[in-house]
Amino acid sequence: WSAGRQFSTHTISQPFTVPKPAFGSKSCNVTERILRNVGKNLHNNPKSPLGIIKLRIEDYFNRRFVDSNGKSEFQMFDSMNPVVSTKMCFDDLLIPIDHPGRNMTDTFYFDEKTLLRTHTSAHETELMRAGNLCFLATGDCYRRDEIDSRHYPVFHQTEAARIFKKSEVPEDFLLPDLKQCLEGLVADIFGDVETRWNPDSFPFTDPSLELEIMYNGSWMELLGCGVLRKDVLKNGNLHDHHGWAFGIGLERVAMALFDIPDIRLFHSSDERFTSQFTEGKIVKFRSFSKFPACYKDISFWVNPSFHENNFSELVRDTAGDLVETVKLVDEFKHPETGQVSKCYRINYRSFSRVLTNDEVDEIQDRVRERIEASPEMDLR
Ligand code: FA5
Ligand code: MG
Repeated sequence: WSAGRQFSTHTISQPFTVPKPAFGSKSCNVTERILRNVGKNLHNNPKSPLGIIKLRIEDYFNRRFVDSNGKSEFQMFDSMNPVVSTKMCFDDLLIPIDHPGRNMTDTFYFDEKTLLRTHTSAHETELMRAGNLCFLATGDCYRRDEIDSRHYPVFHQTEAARIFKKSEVPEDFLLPDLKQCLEGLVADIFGDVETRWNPDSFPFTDPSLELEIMYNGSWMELLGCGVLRKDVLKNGNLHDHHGWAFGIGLERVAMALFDIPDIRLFHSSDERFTSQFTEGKIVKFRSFSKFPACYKDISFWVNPSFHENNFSELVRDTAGDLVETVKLVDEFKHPETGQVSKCYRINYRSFSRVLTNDEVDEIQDRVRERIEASPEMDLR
């Protein structure tokens, strides 16, 4: 594959600035720890697994979509500001005001109108308005989420859109073209792998689909896609046009392709991890021996405004990458007061050393203090 590379990528870089968050204000839930990821641009390091996957996807598009002059039809973007407006991330994409993805429990906000993008679709209408019809846009995305080996508050997506003048292709060309493009991409990256299409639903596409691959005996979702709604194109100042789009998760692809067992590893600067990857090469990751885990349970009463993502984020913000999983292990409702109690098991583990019981206790104490200070939770 690397030898067959025919095109340089036309990456358009844009320097960007990050606003100063109003920490402590009601409409701000970004944390210093989350902001440390902004500007890391792991996807732009050609020696990192995410960078290798990004280049591989770009290369596929450069080879597949060539105009009559032999030039790639696609424009590549990979340095767009992850700080976006609610208009870019939601309104322009017809995402309704009451959609759960807009909630502060799910999304990191600087203020009511400014947030860390939750998907690279946030750049679709902006790129259309700038005159792009065929483009890829890769970047870091941020979501408040559960904590386990496949979820991390930062992950990366590559967005793609292919848009035509209506006079160029009929409407019924679009969906088969999208599916063929993606089946071709998966075959190019994974070789012979079992895939399946499921119906999905996004406010900005119709019809909408997700694509899964069989990986280690179970189905794993790789991407969401669909035919762009007319009103999205209109928001991108494209009137007599139609087209398709998709968004693929780079960590998911990389975990399957390189056999990377834990999503935290992408953020590790441990040489035993980073030294295993070479530009343009797919090699199986050799796991280094695991240090023992240490778990602690914690029980608290919750009030109705409690959201599990808030607790997960509190633990992540306190323990950083030393937290491996957070799992609900027990839950009950007090028969008289109706109060709900939850017990979570927090699993701590370091990739590089044995954690002492004392240091884990110290982290756990800080978690307890922050629960105490939170209006949503009451320690038992
Ligand atoms: C979206 O984000 C849509 N914007 C995709 C899209 C684009 C649809 C264009 C239609 C047109 P979804 O939330 O399903 O969809 O995420 C897409 C992919 O991103 C997932 O399939 C997964 O591979 C990856 N992804 C999503 N959340 C996470 C996460 N927390 N950690 C790792 N990867 C994730
Ligand atoms: Mg999905």
